[in-house]
Amino acid sequence: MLRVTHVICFASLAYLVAATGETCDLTSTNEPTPSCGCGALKRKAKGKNEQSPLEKTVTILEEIMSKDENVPLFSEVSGDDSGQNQSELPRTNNMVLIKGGEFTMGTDTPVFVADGEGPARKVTVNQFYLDVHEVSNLEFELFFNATKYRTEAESFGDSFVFDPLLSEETRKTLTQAVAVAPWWVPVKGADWRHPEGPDSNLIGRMDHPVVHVSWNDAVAYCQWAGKRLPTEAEWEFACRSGLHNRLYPWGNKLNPLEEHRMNIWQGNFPNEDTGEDGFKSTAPVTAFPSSSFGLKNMVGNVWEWTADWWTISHTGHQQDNPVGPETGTDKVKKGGSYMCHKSYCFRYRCAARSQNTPDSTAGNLGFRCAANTLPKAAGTTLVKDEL
Ligand SMILES: *[C@@H]1O[C@H](CO)[C@@H](O)[C@H](O)[C@H]1NC(C)=O
Ligand SMILES: *[C@@H]1O[C@H](CO)[C@@H](O)[C@H](O)[C@H]1NC(C)=O
Ligand SMILES: [Ca+2]
Ligand SMILES: [Ca+2]
Repeated sequence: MLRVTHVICFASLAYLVAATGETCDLTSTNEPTPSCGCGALKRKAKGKNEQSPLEKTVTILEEIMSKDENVPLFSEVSGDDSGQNQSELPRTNNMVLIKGGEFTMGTDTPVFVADGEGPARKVTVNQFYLDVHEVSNLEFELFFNATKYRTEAESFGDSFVFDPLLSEETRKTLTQAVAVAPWWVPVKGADWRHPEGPDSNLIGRMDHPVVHVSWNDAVAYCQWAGKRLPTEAEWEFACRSGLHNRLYPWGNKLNPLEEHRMNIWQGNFPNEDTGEDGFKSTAPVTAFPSSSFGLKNMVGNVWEWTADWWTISHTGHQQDNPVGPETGTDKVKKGGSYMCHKSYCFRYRCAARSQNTPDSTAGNLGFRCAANTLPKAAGTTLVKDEL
């Protein structure tokens, strides 16, 4: 069996001493990785000879594609009411055209300097398509059904779960807790189908975002769908909805007109989430109003993987379609999650960012896909009108 080591860094928790978490089965690292209480959860690199889940998937996908031209791609299944419905839930694979342009990426008034939120810099992105929604459990199950893809959390046999969401049964089986962040626990048998461990399931949550998916899993899914992950610049451009120097996709007010616009944490973290925004834990990917770009839940609900490697040093010069560093150890994630609260993780802002290793998985981390052109089989009916 592969020995998995988790390293957790919590350097920038506002009210905690910067430190690394260590448990009986976890090792700490000395690098004070700027992180988020929402979890910079890492796995150690795998043995050299082992084929990564991504490599395995690529092989599987190639096999399937070569044998069967009728592999149901997203688009062929959805938008077609004449056939049998796969589910009573509506498909949520729509994409919206994001017209490119120049915008100001990052900020000169960073909340977390260590995250590399600054400097504010001029960036141009070409037009692209972006999923309206975070990828849902239903969409991920279609991928699984077509490919039998095995996620990294399933291969490793565990994933990080937010402790208050665990059942008493599962909690009893825990042998590990993270010293400085006891709300994150590695749970055996936690994966996308079992978000809170083996005794949990997806009933009633097929329209919620898929979680416990690694960056590698996200890449495999997007590839299957004829898409790709957005770059950080694309993601942030889309998040900002054409507004200049604003915190959120709709402006600077947290709750304009006293209405909640995203799924974050209300109450005292980590003791009580009042769920005032309507949701404790994840919300359906269709919840909350769309941004003026037609996008949902860019901020809040779950963190979203982007294509870029992580760095905190950015050039202040104008850049065209930046794709981040050529290599790295961590990938950039954007948008914050249902666990974010201003007191310790004010990262549900377009400029905010955090990072995880590409094989990390947790219960508050998902993704959505982008594409240069609509996936081949996707009819225009799948796409919202240009806004
Ligand atoms: C995936 O396959 C299973 C077993 O055939 C089926 O019950 C389920 O509805 C399928 N899921 C989707 C989203 O089509
Ligand atoms: C499929 O489900 C949609 C709602 O998502 C419904 O409008 C449609 O009539 C259903 N089609 C069939 C064939 O049952
Ligand atoms: Ca909430
Ligand atoms: Ca999100």
